[in-house]
Amino acid sequence: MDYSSEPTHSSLLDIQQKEPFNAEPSAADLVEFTLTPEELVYCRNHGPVRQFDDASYFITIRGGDKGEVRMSVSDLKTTFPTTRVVAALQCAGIRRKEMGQQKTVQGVPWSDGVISNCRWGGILLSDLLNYVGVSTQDNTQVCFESHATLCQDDTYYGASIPLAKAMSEDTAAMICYEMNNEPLSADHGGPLRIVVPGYLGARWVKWVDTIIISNEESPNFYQQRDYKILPPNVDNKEKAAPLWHKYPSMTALPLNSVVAQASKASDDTLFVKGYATPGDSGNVRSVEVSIDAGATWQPAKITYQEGKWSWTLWEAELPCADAHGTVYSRAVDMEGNVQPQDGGWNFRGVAFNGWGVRSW
Ligand SMILES: Nc1nc2c(c(=O)[nH]1)N[C@H]1C(S)=C(S)[C@@H](COP(=O)(O)O)O[C@H]1N2
Ligand SMILES: [Mo]
Repeated sequence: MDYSSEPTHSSLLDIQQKEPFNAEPSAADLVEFTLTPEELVYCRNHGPVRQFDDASYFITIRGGDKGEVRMSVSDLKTTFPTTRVVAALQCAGIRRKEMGQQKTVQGVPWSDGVISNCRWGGILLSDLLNYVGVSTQDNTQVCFESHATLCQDDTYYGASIPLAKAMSEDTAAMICYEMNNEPLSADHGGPLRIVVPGYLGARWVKWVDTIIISNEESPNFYQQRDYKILPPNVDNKEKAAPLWHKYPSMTALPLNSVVAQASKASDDTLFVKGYATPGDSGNVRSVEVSIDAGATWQPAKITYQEGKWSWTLWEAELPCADAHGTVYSRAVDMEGNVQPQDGGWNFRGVAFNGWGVRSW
């Protein structure tokens, strides 16, 4: 694959892999901002990053009542209103490194920085789908494809989401061209990327150029043979191969929290700060921290949450005389679900959500 025309990537990220470019910031840096500045937004690529000119970029929509529809970026902007939504984007491999400490997992050993909380701007998928004519049916899927760039495991990058999720007013899934009120950069999928608040990053197809309304999920590798939680007895590629099709594609990531900073504020107080993210049953209601390995928990103060799809920032000051120790966090959602102590294990190292943990 050709990596000779990569744009200049942010220098504030820890590089996991140069080609393709995979890099993340530290969680400690991330939680200093409610909205993640572009320089701190992680980069997750399965192939080269390409830069395209808005003027010669088109998207084709197939499978609607109108037949094939082809629109330029400016057609999209002039035909439909711009919508903006704050939503957390996170990779399913978040905290894979921690899961890998139990037993080897396959994939980039991500820490807890593959998350960002941005204001995304673009047109609603529901506006576009109504325009090309689709009626909601139970099994209908909306497939997104990027043929514009190459990737490692298939001839194009693809993903799909149920039509109901694409049409949901609540979700505000969109074709995005703005990040934090600036034009969407090449690194994050500009001119056009898909944004699906509440779903894992793998469905947020960058450099999207084709949308297909279908009776089936996307046949793409990244929808069918990756981003699935296989049972724990599957611990190598050979065992995984015949099983991929039996397990559902991931949608929402689980309830999670991470301790991003822990330091002594004075001899007898400990300051901790972190983020939390919801699962698929309502936003984070509270976050608790423990300095006695979970024997007792104290509430943290929630300092930021915006709408339904943002991350939650929290902090706490705890009475603590110890010079060193370990602090844990756990999130609780609106339904009272509690983040588990043990995040489990699966071959691809996805969806790890054991208690947050940091030593000081
Ligand atoms: N075309 C394309 N889209 C893609 C990917 C990719 O490799 N190619 N990676 C996906 C994954 S796994 C994630 S987590 C997010 C990362 O988006 P970011 O690089 O803007 O953080 O993009 C998704 N969209
Ligand atoms: Mo990802």
